Amino acid sequence: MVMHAFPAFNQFLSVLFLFATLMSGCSPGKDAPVDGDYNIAPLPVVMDTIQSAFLIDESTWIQMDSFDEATFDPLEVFQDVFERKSGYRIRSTPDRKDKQAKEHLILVVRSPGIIQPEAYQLRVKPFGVIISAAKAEGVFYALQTLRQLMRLDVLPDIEEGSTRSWAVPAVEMRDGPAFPYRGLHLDVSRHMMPVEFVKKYIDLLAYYKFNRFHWHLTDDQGWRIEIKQYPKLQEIAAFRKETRVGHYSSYPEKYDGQRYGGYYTQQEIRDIVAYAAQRNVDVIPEIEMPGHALAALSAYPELGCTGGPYEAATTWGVFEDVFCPKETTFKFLENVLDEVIELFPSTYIHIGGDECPKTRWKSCAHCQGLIREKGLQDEHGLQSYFIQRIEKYLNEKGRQIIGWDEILEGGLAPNATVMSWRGTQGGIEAANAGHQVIMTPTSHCYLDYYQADPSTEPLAIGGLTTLEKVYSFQPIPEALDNKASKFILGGQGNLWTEYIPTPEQAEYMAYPRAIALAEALWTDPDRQNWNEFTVRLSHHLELLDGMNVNYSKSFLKPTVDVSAKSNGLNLKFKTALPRQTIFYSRDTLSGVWGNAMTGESIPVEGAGPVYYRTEHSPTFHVNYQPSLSIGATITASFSPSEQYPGGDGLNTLKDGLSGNRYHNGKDWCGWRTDRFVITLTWPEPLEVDSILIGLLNSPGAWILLPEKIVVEGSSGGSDFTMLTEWQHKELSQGRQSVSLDLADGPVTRLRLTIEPFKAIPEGLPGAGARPWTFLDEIAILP
Ligand code: TNX
Repeated sequence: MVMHAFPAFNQFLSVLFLFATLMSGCSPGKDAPVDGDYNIAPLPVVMDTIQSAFLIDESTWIQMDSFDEATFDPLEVFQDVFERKSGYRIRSTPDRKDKQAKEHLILVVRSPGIIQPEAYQLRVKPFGVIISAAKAEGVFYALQTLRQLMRLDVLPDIEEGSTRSWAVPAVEMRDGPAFPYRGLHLDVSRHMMPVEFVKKYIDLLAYYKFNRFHWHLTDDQGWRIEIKQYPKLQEIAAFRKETRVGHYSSYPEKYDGQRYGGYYTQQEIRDIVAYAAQRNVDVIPEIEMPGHALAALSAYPELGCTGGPYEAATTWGVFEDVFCPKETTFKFLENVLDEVIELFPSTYIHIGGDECPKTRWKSCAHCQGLIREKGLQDEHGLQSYFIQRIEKYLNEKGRQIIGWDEILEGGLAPNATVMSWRGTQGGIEAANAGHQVIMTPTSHCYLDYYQADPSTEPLAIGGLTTLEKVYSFQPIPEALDNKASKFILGGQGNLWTEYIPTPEQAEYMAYPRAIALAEALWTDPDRQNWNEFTVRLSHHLELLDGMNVNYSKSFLKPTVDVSAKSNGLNLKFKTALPRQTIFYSRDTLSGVWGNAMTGESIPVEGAGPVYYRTEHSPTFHVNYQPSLSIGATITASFSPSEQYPGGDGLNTLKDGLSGNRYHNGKDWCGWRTDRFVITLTWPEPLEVDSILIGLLNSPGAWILLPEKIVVEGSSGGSDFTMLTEWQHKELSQGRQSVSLDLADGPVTRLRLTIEPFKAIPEGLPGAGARPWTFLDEIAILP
């Protein structure tokens, strides 16, 4: 598989583990050990380590008080894993007076004094283990912590006939979550995941103390939940004709020609929900409405505004055909939800609500009539009416809705919980209005985004959400006062699967970022510490290996911050782990490499690439093209768009650095305007020989090369003379460098007039719309 493309990393990891083990407290020494030494993630609230250990072997008993109202047995998961790893099951008794259980005891005490239901105390002493909690949930988490403390999962399952005993390091801790809602999401519409994988996903989630599994079951590309009253959802909506190959902005579009699909039977769903419940995980189903409904419409075209025919989507994005707010549609959705409620005991039902284009509703007589009849403002009002009607239906059945932040448009349903994904603004607005909020901003919580430099990673949707970025996630935005903050229930990581076709790839994208998120949601912000986390993390990678998780090692790739000077570059290398040396070189053939430490400022002079790597990482490079532009000031008749402003505004165009293929990278500036003019001005007149203009050609993303570029020069005053001109021609896709000769002669100013096409030509994606123009560099050569 592509995911483990760097075998040297494995070697590196073993070195790392050795290092981390030596550094930390498997056997705490005289120096006061720090909390991190016990490598628990998420980090517990209070932890005191003691130098001794408790032995768990075949003579060990568990005595657990009864937790009467408990909906699950908190021992079971621990017992099962323990048995697989040890070759025997720990005996248990509810009876405090049980004679056999006197020695060698794991005591589970019911302590109503512990306020939070998920909180616990865990004490490991030489003579036994004492767990105290008010609820079964707390006991469950104490046992997950114990499991990590024992490093139960590092070793493979035991062979038949043998047994293992375990030395558990002594410790005293008090622990409980910072937020009550700690979620992970999985999209199974774009790519369906096997039941066994869904269970493994839930296993890991619970291991890291997440308590919500948001299951995205329906979308344009496939309906994945069996609904008995609507058999065509299984026969038709669960399948798509074929699937887009490559990135959806690539052009021309390619498809694999293979029918794809499937669904979970109600039996499988019940099984998964019960499996999750054993792990204190609530499964929240999502049934998307009114948008992202194309698969459902393909089976029941009468639920759309135009009547169809429709087909489940074969590519990604947002589609105009959505549920039409007719009585038949509401009846359909209510019937569907009736079955959903039967399957999922969760109080919350997610009804989607995101990305619903209003195109069809605008030209639909029924919709327009309904807007008038109900006295609604517009189509946003109609969306709000839609959601409120569904909310009322579900509230009457004792359930609460969650919707993506678009449900704010046109007015929020009275009891809705908002899931804020387009940044935190929607969440802030909802919290201020007294609604509950779950924070899941793309910036920190989108696990489908790249986790390292895209040119070194398997294909993903875009963006960049590094492990460190995820770790820095704070669900409560600063903009909220204390009162409004109370409405933030917590946060969630989202795993959309457009570019995640397999369980292996899902694990690669989710881990280890999910561990960072777990800590952001569980551990008090005062105790979060990135450097210390990375040391603990190295132990968790071992645990993940033991659990056969195909996690990513991308966070170990070194990164570099570059700033350009007139004669070269200033580089600052960075590694995720502290105290790692970075090697850099101008010429790898020469074998000469310099050393640098994280954060050290390294000047390099002259043109050409700079290569860099750590001891066991692959080699990366930055490319530098020094030019006269660096000494110029730059202005433009229109600023680049807010969406694509460049890492350093217009200066991005004269920093000597070119962008890679991803237009949302910081090396690109993007415009979506009519003709615009860029002017470079120097303090002194200078001789110019040629100009190199870096442009992006990506028709699939509506980014075209301009129709015309005119370059003019001035040697002072306001007069410009024409120097050269470039006319549009067909070039291949990706970054293109246009090189033009400039007539010699000193100039103090150069002016580029860039003329984009007024509209995207017929035959290209987005035909008729205004195209984008992307520039990454304007290099003037002497
Ligand atoms: C936006 S997040 C979507 C999903 C996509 C995702 C890709 C949200 C509510 N809608 O339909 O899969 O972006 O990152």
